[in-house]
Amino acid sequence: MTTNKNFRFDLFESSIAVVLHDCSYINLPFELSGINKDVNELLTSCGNIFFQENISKTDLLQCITHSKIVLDITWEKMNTGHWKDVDADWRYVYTLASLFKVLCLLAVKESNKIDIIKACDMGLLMGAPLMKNILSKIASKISLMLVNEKSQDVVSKAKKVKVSSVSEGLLLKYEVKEEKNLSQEEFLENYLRKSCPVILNDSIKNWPAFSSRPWSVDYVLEKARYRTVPIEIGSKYTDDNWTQKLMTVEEFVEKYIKHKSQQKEIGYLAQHSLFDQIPELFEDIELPFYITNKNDVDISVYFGPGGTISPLHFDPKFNLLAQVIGEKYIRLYSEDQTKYLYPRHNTWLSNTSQVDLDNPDLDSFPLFSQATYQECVLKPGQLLYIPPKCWHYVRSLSNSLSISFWW
Ligand SMILES: O=C(O)CCC(=O)C(=O)O
Repeated sequence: MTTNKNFRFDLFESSIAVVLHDCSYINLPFELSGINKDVNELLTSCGNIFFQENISKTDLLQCITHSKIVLDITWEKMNTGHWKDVDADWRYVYTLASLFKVLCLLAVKESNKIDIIKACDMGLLMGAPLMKNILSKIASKISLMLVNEKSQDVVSKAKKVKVSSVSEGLLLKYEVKEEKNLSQEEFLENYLRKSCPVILNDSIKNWPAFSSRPWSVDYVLEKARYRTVPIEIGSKYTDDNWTQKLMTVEEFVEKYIKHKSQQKEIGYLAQHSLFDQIPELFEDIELPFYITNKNDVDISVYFGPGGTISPLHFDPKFNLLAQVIGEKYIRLYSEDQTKYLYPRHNTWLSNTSQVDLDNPDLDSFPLFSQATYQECVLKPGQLLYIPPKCWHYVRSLSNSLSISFWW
């Protein structure tokens, strides 16, 4: 049954009501097949609220309570077993319940804006896309309001982060080839088809991120300060004490970039689809022209302090890695060197070498000394082509932000 009543846009501030247009298509009651009756009923009761003639603050608070119950139940479901086995319906439920929580918080005028953004981000990170990415649109809008409210004084007094060139003096033995103004045909012919890595200069320097809106740690902080993101904690993902935490970009930058020396562990925002979560950041970026299938590209962001390490591993797709802020040391071993690189036996990490490049144990991995490699320091404005199955080890030499384009 589709509700024929009108969605109560009047409950919201006008600038927010504009964003909520897609919520008028909520179909009630919910009868999601893989989900218990109780949860369907709770969700339906939350949805009904926004089509009622008279809504009191008590109704809204009750709706927040119901959505929180659904979120708790769903959280349990999603954290039992492996993430990829979680029924897509549960992810959909998580996002819907997040949306109702967000709508109620927006309608209760005195709600804290940071709580609203956090509820949006939890729905975005844990759930499924809904109503043309409505949670992302709400989070962007509220985030912008907050940034505008925050006095310029506070922003300008904050400690600014400088990124200086740190690679001078680093001697590279077997350098990756560099090209300038390479045509797409030359790239395909000489590099992609031959599985040959190459650094492409001058192909992304026209991005707004390098020109009209130059990216820096402070720029990212300013744009995404209140957004919640997943941070990897630990020196590398192969370490036993490695873990992940959700925190705001502000907490991450303050703790793990600006005051990194006070932390025992390194924090890294790694391999995160940040542009799906915060699409407005992508306005400063473009898809590199060398990508051969622009309709199917996975874009991930890597943002962190100097000293982050992605251990030696390979990926199945073509990769263009764009360096936006700071510098990274990268070492590459072609697929034919696999026999010297001791892939892990564990299926989860079978694309990752057992050899620790920072401290290779040649007694346990004697063949490693025979492996040949290429290396480079990737600098802002450079794009590195990494072929599929090409092993790569990446260490940031300074605060750094890179973007990988996989296709
Ligand atoms: O930049 C990094 O730390 C890792 C990048 C990477 O592994 C990739 O682009 O596939």
